[in-house]
Amino acid sequence: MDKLRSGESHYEKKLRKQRTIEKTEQELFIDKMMEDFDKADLDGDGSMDFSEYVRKVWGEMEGDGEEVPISLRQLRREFRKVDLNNDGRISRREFRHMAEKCFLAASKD
Ligand SMILES: [Ca+2]
Ligand SMILES: [Ca+2]
Repeated sequence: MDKLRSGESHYEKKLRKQRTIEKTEQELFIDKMMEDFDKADLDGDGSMDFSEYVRKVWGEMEGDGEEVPISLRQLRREFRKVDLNNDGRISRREFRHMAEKCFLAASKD
């Protein structure tokens, strides 16, 4: 009996997994953003501090090194916008929230 039940739940789990493979565009976008977040979280503490944020944004821009495309001051402003609780670091939840907003803004037109 127990075996059967666990077999069933296993099957259900499999079904659920299959269902999550078909993700919406928004989910895919956010997954991608969260991957970027994890890459940017260099010390792996689950949040992005300002120096990690700067490295991420500058790394994405890949300037030729002669001019920095965004000033530190601008970055600080952007960082504060994402850091909703103002603790000086961007948590996964804050980042996700920003990613959702980004997606909605981009898909408006
Ligand atoms: Ca970190
Ligand atoms: Ca925060």
